[in-house]
Amino acid sequence: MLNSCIKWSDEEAKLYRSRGYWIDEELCQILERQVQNSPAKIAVIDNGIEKTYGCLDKESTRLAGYLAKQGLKAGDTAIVQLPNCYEFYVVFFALQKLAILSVNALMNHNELELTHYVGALNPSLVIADATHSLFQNDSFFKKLQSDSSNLSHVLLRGNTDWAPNISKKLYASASFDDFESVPFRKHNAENVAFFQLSGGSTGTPKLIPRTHNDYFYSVRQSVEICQWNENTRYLCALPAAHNFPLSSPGALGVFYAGGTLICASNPSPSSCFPLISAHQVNWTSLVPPAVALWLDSHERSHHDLSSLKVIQVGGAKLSATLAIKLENEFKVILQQVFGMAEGLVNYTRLNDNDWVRHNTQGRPMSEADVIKIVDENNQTVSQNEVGLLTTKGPYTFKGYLNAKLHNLTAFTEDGFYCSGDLVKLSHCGNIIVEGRDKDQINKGGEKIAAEEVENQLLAHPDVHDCAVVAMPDHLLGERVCAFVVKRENDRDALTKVALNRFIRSKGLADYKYPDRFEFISALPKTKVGKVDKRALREHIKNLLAPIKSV
Ligand code: AMP
Ligand code: DBH
Repeated sequence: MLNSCIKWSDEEAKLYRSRGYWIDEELCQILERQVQNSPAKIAVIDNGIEKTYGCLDKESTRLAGYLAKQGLKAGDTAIVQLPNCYEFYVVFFALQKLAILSVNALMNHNELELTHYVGALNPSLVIADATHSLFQNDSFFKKLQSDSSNLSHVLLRGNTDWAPNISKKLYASASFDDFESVPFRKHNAENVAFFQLSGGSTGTPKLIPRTHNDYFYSVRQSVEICQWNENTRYLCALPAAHNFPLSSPGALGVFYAGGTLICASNPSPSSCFPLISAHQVNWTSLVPPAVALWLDSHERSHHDLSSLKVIQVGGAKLSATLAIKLENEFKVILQQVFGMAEGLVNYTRLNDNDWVRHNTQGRPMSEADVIKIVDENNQTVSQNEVGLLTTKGPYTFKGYLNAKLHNLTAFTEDGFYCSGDLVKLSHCGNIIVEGRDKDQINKGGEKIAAEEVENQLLAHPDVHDCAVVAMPDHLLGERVCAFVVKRENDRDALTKVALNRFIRSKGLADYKYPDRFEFISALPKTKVGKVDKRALREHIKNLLAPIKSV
């Protein structure tokens, strides 16, 4: 069932194999290679603790063995929600070894998001962090169990009195050596390895099936483009679950290249700068708001950051001004990365000229990526014109999980994924992101589907109608603005404070909360009767303009 959504044609599969893009290896073989090559090499440094490749392999095998003894088996599903830490990777490889299909939720995902993933995957297992407010006692887990016929196992990182602790399962009991002998079967690399999360533009978050063959290729090709090797020391400061720090080339790229990954809890200068100097970090990846914070802090910082060679920036558009400042201040090469959890990843190359590095979002990483920039009738636009980016290739997915209807519009008739990004090509063939034609807000790299927030607001009894749009923000690029039409008889009762309290009570991730509410008597409509979000964006931009110039 879970594999039924993948539909590369036989001809495509044949081509991708013959060209060596698909090598029919599973993601856990990324780790296996290093265990054979250099088991004593440090793979991960977390909070000063160094873990070798041998250790990562052994501990993920132990965990897999423990889970197998509990009755979990290939094809089962799991929800994982862990912070940036060594255990994230132990769990990732343990589940890969068992062929348990997981989705990695972000730490700031809340009740609504996790409940949705449970509904979508009917998991047997939840692995989470004991410090997360939802897992301080068993009540949320029990609620999840009541929504799911399979959910019987939970493991937590950290101590609680209600659930087993992952680390204890890994390190404490000698009897866990038993599990090292659990034989793991080889699985079909055309199958789903795990699900990535889409930023989405619809009412409910969508799950993206990523297969071993496609994801492994995207990691290998990223390593090649970025020229990573065993000397790579990568600081993972963005959320570990995100596609960017996981695969572009990210953590899996580090492990494939035999380098060392250093975990940072978040991308703030105070958490990253000491780690960079202590561990001689030479690569990292950031979103644009973090770049601004790094630039602000650099002058005052006493940390020696001279080991840094490359800073990747992606997730949202970086301004040329910040791009130039970043390179000058930190004496690094900037690599712009324009990617998507659905597949296609574009990189500026390390030897691209200044103009390309500062002003473009790169070009596809693979010669097999096909991109078409089209108008609303799916006709290719002429050179220099802005159009919608559509793409297909050996690592771009073929359809969201259980979303037949949505998939009809997410792909063109000729099978290209419609990214919803408005782009143009530079004179040298690089992509420049000009905007977006999807109902989404990109808050400094965190994507918010407007409809998801609107649905929550519409549940308020005094809200007649609403529309959520992006408003400009000098640090985050965009923030969330909700235009709300009150019910006729409740004109006075409904306040912004009440709406704020209401949305906070709904169990939505807090980065999705509207940053501003605007009451309006009616939503403007386009000629065809749709809500005119462009007019609303203009409206809030004009309202903000005087504030900006103060
Ligand atoms: P997601 O589908 O959640 O993985 O988000 C991918 C989307 O993030 C892309 O389709 C773009 O809209 C946006 N994005 C990612 N990287 C960049 C970038 N470097 N510049 C502009 N937008 C970006
Ligand atoms: O924003 C993204 O989703 C993204 C950005 C850079 C991504 O998925 C990636 C690189 O792989």
